[in-house]
Amino acid sequence: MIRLELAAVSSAAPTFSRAFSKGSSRYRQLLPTTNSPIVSNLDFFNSIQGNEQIPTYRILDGVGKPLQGAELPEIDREFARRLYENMQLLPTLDNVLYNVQRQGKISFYMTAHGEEATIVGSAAALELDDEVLGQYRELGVLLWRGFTLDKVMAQCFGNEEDNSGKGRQMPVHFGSPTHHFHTISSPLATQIPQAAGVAYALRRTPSRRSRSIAACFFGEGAASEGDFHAGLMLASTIPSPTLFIARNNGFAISTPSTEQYNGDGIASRGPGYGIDTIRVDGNDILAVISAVREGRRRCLEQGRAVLIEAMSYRVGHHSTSDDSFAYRARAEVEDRKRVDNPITRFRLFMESNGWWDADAEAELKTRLKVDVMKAFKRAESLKRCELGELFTDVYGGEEPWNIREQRKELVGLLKKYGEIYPPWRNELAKFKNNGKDLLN
Ligand SMILES: Cc1ncc(C[n+]2csc(CCOP(=O)(O)OP(=O)(O)O)c2C)c(N)n1
Ligand SMILES: [Mg+2]
Repeated sequence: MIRLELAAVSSAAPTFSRAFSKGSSRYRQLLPTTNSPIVSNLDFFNSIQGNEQIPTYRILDGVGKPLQGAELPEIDREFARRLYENMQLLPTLDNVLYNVQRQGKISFYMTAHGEEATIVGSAAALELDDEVLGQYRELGVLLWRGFTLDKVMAQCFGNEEDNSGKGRQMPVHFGSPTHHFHTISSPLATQIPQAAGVAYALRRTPSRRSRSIAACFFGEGAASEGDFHAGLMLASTIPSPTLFIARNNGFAISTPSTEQYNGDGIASRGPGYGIDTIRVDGNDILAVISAVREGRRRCLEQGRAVLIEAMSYRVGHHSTSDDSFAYRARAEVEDRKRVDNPITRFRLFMESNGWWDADAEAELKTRLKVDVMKAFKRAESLKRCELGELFTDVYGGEEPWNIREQRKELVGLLKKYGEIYPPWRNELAKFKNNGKDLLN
């Protein structure tokens, strides 16, 4: 046993003799379970000491001008316009649906204000059939892939056209197998280990190996969950092409990111798992595109995970259940919107290339608003799915006794109150066939 260890040391010795100069206190020795050099200084280290923070990759400055020496991703007028239109579609949609929730027409909503560059840039850098496992603020990825406004409305209204969840999910919990977008689930971070599993499955599927990755979005708050570590650990030790995209928007509801970690953000955790990592300016869509394209390339080339931390700021409230001015100053939000607006930054870049002007801006804004309002009005007029569908699809095979019992109880109540109690009658009228399918 001892002889074997010595053999390992001597074969590694030439490397170390180059790495460590004469007179150094480091010995040319290795321990059996690590390649770490042996030293005699009692040095602790920490990535956030001094100026040792991980840098932030950026291409465009605050006014949309490329930094000196920065390499732009491949981009032409048509592609740039498509990026910009998708970035502008998000706030148009968000403003309408936020207000629709305030009017009580849908139960809940979450906006992506401030994170348009991170979301649209990532979507544009992925292939359309890369598997996406999102948190909840990534509707922009679905829209980029052609998910229609009617489908967005159908899911949020839970109407008869919501063929992903038949109105049984909370609004914003999108899912679409056609668009390779896995259904959102509320418990934070569950998508992170699932993404490592999905990517492993891709790696084991000959038709998709070396061609598709799993891209996993999560907030810096979700990265405080045990599932974050389980997911990175899984992708690290059972290698798979998983692209982890952490959206660091400064808040987990009311908890600022400064209270969520004592280390150097989320990026510093990547090297601990042996995962290639980059931190990127999440308000610079070109930097996001380059980082995600390169991250994706590495995932496929090495069959391994990559971590990207996109730095941004959550301009909107966390959700319609939150009033963020209870825990942050209105002025801070207004400042961030003005000083570092991802949409404005890209528009200035487009204008300086002669790809955009005030007329194009006015035309786009009117067109998007008309499209969104049309889809909203249509969704509002549609009925919900049949009431009986409340009880279907949860279990495969024979229906279990508890579901049968619950249906029977509802039928009994409907017979008793469905016609005579006005709140029930009004509610029933919103369902296809006015809930009659259950009474037959
Ligand atoms: C396991 C779990 N704990 C708590 C919550 C409540 N919750 C919902 S969103 C959220 C904040 C998440 O913040 P972050 O991951 O940074 O995403 P962001 O909302 O900023 O996009 C919390 C605490 C939850 N949904 N699941
Ligand atoms: Mg957050």
